[in-house]
Amino acid sequence: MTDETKRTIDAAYALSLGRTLHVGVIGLGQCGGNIAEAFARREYPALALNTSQADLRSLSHLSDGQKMVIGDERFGSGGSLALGGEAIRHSGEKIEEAVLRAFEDVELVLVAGGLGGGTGGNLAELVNMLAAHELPIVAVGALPGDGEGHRAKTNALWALNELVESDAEAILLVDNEKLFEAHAGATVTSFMRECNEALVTAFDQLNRISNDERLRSIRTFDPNDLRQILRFGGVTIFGSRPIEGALNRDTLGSAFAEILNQNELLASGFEATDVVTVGSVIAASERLLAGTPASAFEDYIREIKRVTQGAMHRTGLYATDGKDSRLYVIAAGLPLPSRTRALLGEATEESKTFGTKKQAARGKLKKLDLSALGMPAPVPSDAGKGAPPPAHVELDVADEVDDADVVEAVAAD
Ligand SMILES: Nc1nc2c(ncn2[C@@H]2O[C@H](COP(=O)(O)OP(=O)(O)OP(=O)(O)O)[C@@H](O)[C@H]2O)c(=O)[nH]1
Ligand SMILES: [Mg+2]
Repeated sequence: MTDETKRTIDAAYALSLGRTLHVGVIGLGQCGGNIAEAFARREYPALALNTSQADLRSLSHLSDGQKMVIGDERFGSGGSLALGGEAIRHSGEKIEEAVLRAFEDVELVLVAGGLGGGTGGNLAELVNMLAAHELPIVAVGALPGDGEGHRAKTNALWALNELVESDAEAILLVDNEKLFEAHAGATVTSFMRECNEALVTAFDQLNRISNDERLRSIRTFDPNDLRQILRFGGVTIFGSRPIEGALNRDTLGSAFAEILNQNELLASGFEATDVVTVGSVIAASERLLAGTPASAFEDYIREIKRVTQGAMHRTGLYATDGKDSRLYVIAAGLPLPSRTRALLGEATEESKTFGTKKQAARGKLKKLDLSALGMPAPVPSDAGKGAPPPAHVELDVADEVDDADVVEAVAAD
């Protein structure tokens, strides 16, 4: 039996939980760990990897067996991509063993991390390590919000470029700026948890549609449809919108456009023509469906064909026992969203400003003129020169890469 066949058979377990696909989640770094924990709350198998023991301790819903310190167990990475990457390689065997044990029966693994972090920014390295074991991996990267520092932004840009060339079967990009806006009212303690819940809820909804007992299938969205779209490749985006009023080409078409470009969770800014494959599921009340002509559904299919200029479209139509109607969409094969180009612009600007500030600060650090003391210097003025730098200088990762150079390199890529 091939690994692929075994995973498909084991998907029976997911069905018993009311889900379509049996998905496991690995979190890298603090953001990744939080996302993995949010999935674990919904009974998804999960594992959290971090360079920092302290970050792992805060994941109270995960057992000790679901948390692993990587690297030499002494430091976090402090925002350094180089140290984060070293930690993954240092603990490579331990990671592979734990992942293969924990996810033996899953058919898809989400590998999540904050791309702006020194640890989470190495998502591609972890993806490649695990993909070598024929695990089907979808990378889930969180992009920094506007207000975050240039270091997080430059890390995220490097991490993105690595992900584009990685062995991930697809890339999901969470846009923290949108989450910050949507959950601005949350408290300091509940904020990230709410943001991560939003992601898990949206994914879990998608993963339940074809197996939801409250839905009566008129046209089935097959588990294979979801599996194939999720694993299609490129950037993937998904979401749902309520449909107010009649079901027709206009209401459904504008809900489709909103999911693609006004997504409140995932990074967006795509042309409809960029969509290569798409899944649409309409779940509407029995009453609404009873008054909807069959042509409305066909009109919507024709509209998507028109706006995407020929994307492959898999569809589902369900009757619900409730009053509300909703359109669910998952679109794949996309390029990087325009949000990433905006991030590059912000990072370029902010790195320049920071470089100037750093230079100016160095110029301002001057010795005091002590001649008024009228004493000879107690220490020769060249004392200390040639001595090895103190330990903290070696660990000052802020200087390890010149940020402005980083941004220029990414821009030139
Ligand atoms: N969506 C989401 N983003 C988060 C969360 N926690 C942190 N982030 C974002 O993730 C990015 C990186 O932060 P961390 O996850 O703290 O970094 P790390 O991967 O632990 O890396 P180091 O601490 O530098 O070793 C930043 O852009 C944060 O805004 C979270 O729970 N959810
Ligand atoms: Mg951290």
